Amino acid sequence: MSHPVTHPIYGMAGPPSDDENGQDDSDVVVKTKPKTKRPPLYKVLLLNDDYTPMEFVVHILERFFGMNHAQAFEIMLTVHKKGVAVVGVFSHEIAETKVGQVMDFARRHQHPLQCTMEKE
Ligand code: TYC
Repeated sequence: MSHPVTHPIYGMAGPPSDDENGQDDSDVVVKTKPKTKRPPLYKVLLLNDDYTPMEFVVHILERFFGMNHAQAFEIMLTVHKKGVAVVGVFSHEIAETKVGQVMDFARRHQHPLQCTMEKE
């Protein structure tokens, strides 16, 4: 009955094998990219409709998006004329919160205002 023979230094694997260039690869360093991916951002969009009062939209932009009255009025007019505008860019969680706040506030005041989010 035979038994396995172990190499006195390298053990069962034996010495490191040479690569295609006859080089021992035991000191090859493989670099890995330190990838720190930034989280995706989301645009919050306000949509036009024919019924929500202009001043109500201005109020929403001031209250939930920290705009001054002039900025808020300008963005409101952009939505009114173009149909839609980006009112802010946020992380997924903050964007969801803003959309929820706007939709809830509009519903409570019985206005059909729509607010959505999309990945940037
Ligand atoms: N179009 C509305 C009006 O004429 C005003 C409005 C502006 C409504 C922006 C929604 O997101 C909106 N009363």
